[in-house]
Amino acid sequence: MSSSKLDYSKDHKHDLYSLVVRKEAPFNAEPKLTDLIKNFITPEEYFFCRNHGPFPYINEGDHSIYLQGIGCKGVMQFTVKELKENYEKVSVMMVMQCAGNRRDGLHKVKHTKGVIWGPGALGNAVYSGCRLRDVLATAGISTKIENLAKLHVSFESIEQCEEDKYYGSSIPLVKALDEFGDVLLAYEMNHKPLTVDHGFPIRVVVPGYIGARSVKYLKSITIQDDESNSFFQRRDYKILPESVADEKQANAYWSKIPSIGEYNVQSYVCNPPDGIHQGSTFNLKVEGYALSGGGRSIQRVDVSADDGKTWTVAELYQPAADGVNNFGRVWSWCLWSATIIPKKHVRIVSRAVDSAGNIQQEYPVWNYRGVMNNSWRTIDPDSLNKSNM
Ligand SMILES: Nc1nc2c(c(=O)[nH]1)N[C@H]1C(S)=C(S)[C@@H](COP(=O)(O)O)O[C@H]1N2
Ligand SMILES: [Mo]
Repeated sequence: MSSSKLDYSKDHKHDLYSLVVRKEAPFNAEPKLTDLIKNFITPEEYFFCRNHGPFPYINEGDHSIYLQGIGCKGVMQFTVKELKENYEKVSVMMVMQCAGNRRDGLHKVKHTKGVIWGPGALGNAVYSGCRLRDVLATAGISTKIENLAKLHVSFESIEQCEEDKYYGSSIPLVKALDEFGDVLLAYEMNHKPLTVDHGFPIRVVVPGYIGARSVKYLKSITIQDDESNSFFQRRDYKILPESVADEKQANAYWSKIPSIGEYNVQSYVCNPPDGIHQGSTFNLKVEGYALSGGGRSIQRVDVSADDGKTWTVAELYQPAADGVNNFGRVWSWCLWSATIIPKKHVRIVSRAVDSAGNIQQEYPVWNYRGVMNNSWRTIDPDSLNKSNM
């Protein structure tokens, strides 16, 4: 039950659903680990869903988006139909990952604020739509704009949220205009029209950035000289210092800390799902996912069954990283596997290294909002004890 004043009674039901619901209202759900890595392209049935307010039910035929702000002559209006018909349709394969993925690992260290996600708040999808930069070009906005590096593109959604009157976020204009940035106004996911869960009829997708920047149910785009004023840009999705442990302390910090753009290097052991070798086989096939932000590919994934004393190099499946032309533009994830011969009843961990040499850390570094947790896999100590019995 939600204590908010927003009305969730019209939210569609998710009864025949493969996902684990983390919160009913607003609706938040993630797949089981074994489902998550079944497919390289995550089908919708196993794709996490993250909402901050009641689902909006938009009639596509009535829906327009607005473009305004610095460099624009007045307010331009585009119907979804116009965006589909007048602009080239392109596709991008990318990971959508919530900055709160694996918050549970930090929450075990100390209380965090947010939906307690496990390690399934991500998925790898093919999004199709028009390029944001093509739409901006219609308004005459190009890299020649004055003060390019200081400008931001702010997005607003249509739905009211718990924390703000709409969902909003922004990205640097440089990212939006980057020929190789691949930011889209998407109307399809995995070659089907977006569903209400994922932003119907139109959403932003920002490859390489945390999911929070990929605004669903898009209503307006504004070019401005500061970040979005939205709660979700200014008072959320920031890595606060470890000393900040409550709302009051956080209030003194929000304006001093930059908002998160690109996510960090990440990997997780998904099979065995509990991260423990229960000892039923001699050879153990370990499987999981790995990814990094900003278009950085995964260079290596190491697997250990002795808390990092020795490591086995995993085999990577990462087709997007094949070929030099994609260097710096690997937006999709990597699935990996390794066969090891561990002792019984031990924890299995992985650590990924990305193309910039970033590597995962052994221990979780706690922060109040529980974002960007990329420690080695932790396990439930009780299940280790149980399995020893
Ligand atoms: N309009 C709107 N857009 C939104 C959100 C939201 O609550 N409302 N959540 C954001 C967050 S925090 C994430 S992680 C992604 C999740 O996208 P998905 O639900 O399609 O997986 O959407 C982003 N865009
Ligand atoms: Mo998120």
